[in-house]
Amino acid sequence: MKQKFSSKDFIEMENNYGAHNYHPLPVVLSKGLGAKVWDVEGREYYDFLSAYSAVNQGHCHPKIVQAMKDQCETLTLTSRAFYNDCLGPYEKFITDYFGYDKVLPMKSGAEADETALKLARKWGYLKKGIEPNTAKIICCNDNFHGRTITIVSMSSDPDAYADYGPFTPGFIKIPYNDVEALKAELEKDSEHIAAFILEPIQGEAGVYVPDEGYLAKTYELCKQHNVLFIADEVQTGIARTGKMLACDHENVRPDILILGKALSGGAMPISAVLADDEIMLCIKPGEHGSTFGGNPVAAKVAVAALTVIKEEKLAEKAEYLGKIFRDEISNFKSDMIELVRGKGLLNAVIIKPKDGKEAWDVCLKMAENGVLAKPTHRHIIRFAPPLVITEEQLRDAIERIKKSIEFFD
Ligand code: IF1
Repeated sequence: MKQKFSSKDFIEMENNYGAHNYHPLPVVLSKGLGAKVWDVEGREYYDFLSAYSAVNQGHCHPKIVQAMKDQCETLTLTSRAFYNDCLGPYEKFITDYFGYDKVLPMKSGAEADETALKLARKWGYLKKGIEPNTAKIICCNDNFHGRTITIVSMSSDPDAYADYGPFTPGFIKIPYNDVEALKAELEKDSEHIAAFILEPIQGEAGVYVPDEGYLAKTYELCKQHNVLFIADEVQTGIARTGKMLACDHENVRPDILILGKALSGGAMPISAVLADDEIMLCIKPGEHGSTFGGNPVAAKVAVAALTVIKEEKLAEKAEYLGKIFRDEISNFKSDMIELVRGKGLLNAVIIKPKDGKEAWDVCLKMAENGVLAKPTHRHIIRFAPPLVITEEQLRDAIERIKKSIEFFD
């Protein structure tokens, strides 16, 4: 008889044998389908984190799973030492889908961000004529672009960079959502600046939505100064904010587009960097790569994942359901709710601590009431369900969220 472990047993095992680089909510999941997940004891939850917007298409989407199964039984990995019959069709599909000349396939979001930074520097030297090894890249305070040492060299969050020095040089930090700050840096020394990298909405910072026009104005400034505009849409992209890309809300076409997470619908790590030839062809054979980048399974899974987004009109759904979420929560009177903000189904609620209770306690109560979400930066709860959630499910989850917050009122 197969021994049945309890949630407690699994938590203990992770604690005893796993690195302590996370502090998860005490919930042990064992099944997921659509907008729902189930724990080891069979309790059902609405997933309002979606693995940080990787599961936009819903857990275990049948079309994505089938694509993965079929390719896994055929050819999983060739490396890029040889061609294969999946990568070219995927590259054509995704470049048509987003309207770029070329794609460079990687695996994690951080890898794609690193690739974008390398591309920008290459372009800076080979095309802009920046003096060798002097290229600068402007980034934003409170950013999150991944966890490599070069990426945390851009971070303003001690939790992300403390004791990981020495850091990669060549980054200029400016305040987010501050057009004048970018203008000042560009006017100071644009000849050494290769690019400006930003999240169209800052996810980890707590779903910080910039002012209307911020993307368009900063893009325009970059154009004026021959500086590349790099959009990290790892979290905001692929329908999450109610448009295919968050940049689409302002009709901005990034020079370098970074995608990840929902590019696979949560089935496996898939990321991508898209750009036109003038930029992408700065990297020559042998100058960048990765063993699993663009592997046959990833190629098939990404085509399925992107197809589902359009077939099920998930961007339109996110737009419509997101409005319901923000209206319902902002009209709900509670001492603990400071504000709700977001776009599409990427939203966050700022929690005012009350009688020693804060966002973490609200999340524990929500878990008891069948909704999973997790705080970021202590007082902010991000709410990002799979985009396949139905209106009925969303309204049911909203009632459970209200009930959980009312418990503390
Ligand atoms: C963690 C949150 C953090 C990202 C953006 C690149 C990456 C991410 C805009 C890197 C990854 C994940 C990482 C995960 C928690 C989550 C996250 F913002 F989504 F909440 F950390 F800030 N660009 N975000 O959001 O992609 O290498 O992870 O595939 O590291 O704790 P990755």
